[in-house]
Amino acid sequence: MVNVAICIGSNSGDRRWYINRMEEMLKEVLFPPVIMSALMETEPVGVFDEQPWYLNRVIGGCYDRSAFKLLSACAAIERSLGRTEKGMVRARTADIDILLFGNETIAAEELTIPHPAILLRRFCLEGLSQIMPDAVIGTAAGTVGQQYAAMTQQIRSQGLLFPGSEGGHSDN
Ligand code: PH2
Ligand code: MG
Ligand code: MG
Repeated sequence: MVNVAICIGSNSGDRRWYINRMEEMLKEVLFPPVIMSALMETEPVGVFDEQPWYLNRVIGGCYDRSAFKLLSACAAIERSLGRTEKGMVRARTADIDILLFGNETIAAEELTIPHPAILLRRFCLEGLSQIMPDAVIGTAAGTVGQQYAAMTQQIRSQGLLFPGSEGGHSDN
């Protein structure tokens, strides 16, 4: 059994509904304890067109099969929620990215672990720091908590709100 960290996101359609469905379906795939970061509303990062902000959450849990099996399970959930977009470019109803898979390092065409963008995305570091501050991201120096504290000003400036506390962007 390994500890895994997964980031879910949605920036198209009824984002909250998609987030809830992804959470429910991932609870069927993962073994407890399943832990969740706060829900975050986040500025799109690394996209090239005008897109709505995302809802994102980082989820931790245990898993008993290979990282590739987990990837297939995540892709099946995305498809079942109407995800047709591929790659980073377009807004999507359901996005499930594996961030960490135990201490494994994987560099395959279809899967890179740790997720290569963790250190470039404030919401990934924010969510990970909430649920597993002591994890280590591949060969990065120090723990998630230390990486979070060491975020550059550029990454810190990426838009991130906690909906409910500050209003946030409305759907539609
Ligand atoms: N996912 C992407 C590209 N950019 N930006 C935010 N804020 N949240 C995401 O989940 C996200 C993104 C592609 O996987
Ligand atoms: Mg993503
Ligand atoms: Mg993805």
